[in-house]
Amino acid sequence: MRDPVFDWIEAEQRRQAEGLELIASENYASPAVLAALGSVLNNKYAEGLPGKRYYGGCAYVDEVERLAQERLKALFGAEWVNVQPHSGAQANAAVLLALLRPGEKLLSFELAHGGHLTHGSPLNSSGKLYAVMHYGVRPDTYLLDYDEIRDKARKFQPKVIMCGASSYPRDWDYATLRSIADEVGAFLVADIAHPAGLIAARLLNNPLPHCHVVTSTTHKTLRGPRGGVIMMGKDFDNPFGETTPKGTPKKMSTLLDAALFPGIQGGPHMHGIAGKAVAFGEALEPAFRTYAENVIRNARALAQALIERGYTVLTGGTDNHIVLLDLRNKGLTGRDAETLLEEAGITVNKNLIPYDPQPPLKASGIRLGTPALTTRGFGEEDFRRVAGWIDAVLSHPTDAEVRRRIREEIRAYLEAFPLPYPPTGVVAVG
Ligand code: DSN
Repeated sequence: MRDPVFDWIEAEQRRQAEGLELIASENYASPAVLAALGSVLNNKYAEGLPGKRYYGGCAYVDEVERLAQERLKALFGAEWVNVQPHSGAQANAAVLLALLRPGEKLLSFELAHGGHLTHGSPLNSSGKLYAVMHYGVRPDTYLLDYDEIRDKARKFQPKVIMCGASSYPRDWDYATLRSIADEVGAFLVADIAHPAGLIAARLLNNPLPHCHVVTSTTHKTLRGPRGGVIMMGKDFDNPFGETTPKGTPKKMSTLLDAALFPGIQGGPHMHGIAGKAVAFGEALEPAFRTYAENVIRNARALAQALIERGYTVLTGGTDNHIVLLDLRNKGLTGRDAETLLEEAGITVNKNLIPYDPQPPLKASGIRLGTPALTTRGFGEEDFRRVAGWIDAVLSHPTDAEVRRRIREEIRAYLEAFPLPYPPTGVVAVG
């Protein structure tokens, strides 16, 4: 008898095919990426690094990991990379473990203003292990205030400054942040999990030349398997006085590798690394740049269409793939909107807006993102239509018939934008 797990996978493939996917951190990985993930590489233990493993039988997975490393270096202009983090959270935990001792100071972007959980939230190990101060956005513009960051850095004297966000619709000024870090003698770490694909396509500022260390996930705008990476534009001698048995200073890369394994991880997921290698190869193709350009163009069209319909778009627009709506003038919480839209076949997430009077599980806003539907082939006109559907649902919150009608309309509309997956949702090796 077929395991019911496969029934649920089939149902999830239908959900993904028949609805509008607007969660900014999600995307549709290619069948080749999914095939690599579903491969026999799942079966292999390979603790260590290519050529230096603690297990036999690693010749082929070594080649796969080397390919992932070389492609990632080429994508971002990195001198050193580690492709083994199971996800962004592990990449960040390893970097902080390498750079900080418990109790040392971290200055990072406030979660409630759009930051990441793993950048010092009290709920995360980073907030429990290190002394954390946050910077936020200005209450009048919802934009980062680099003078405030400099003031806080001068007062707090952090050892690490982290930048990067999960819901900030604007680009980052890494050069200014590096000048702040240099002034106070801090390491600068960027987490580019969200905009990585747009940075790889050279459409947003590249942090690699400015930051000591850069982390990312691989499944958002980069459109790969779920996973993380750590990179450095340039390796450097570790400043902690750690030496090799020969007495020479260990490179920072050695400390980062060791912080990840055996610091916080065991065996790497070789099937995930294979998926990363495939995705990085795809991102190096010229077609990926066109995709990334469309992601940004579509986000701007979506923001503009929503503004024209009376919605409050935070910061007045977007530089990247994210559009943040403050729904207070519509009399709805983010939670209400998320539920109503889901009934109509539109998937979004409720999102705190900076200085939100609501708690996180209610929130005053929603976050929209264009990466997934752009992968399906949506253009600006399609996104203007998406804005119309969102508006129709949110303007008639008590009308279940509107939601039913729109759900059907979306399902029919999406038939012209098929996903490249079989109906079972299980991709065979190609
Ligand atoms: N959970 C992720 C997001 O949705 O943005 C953060 O990396």
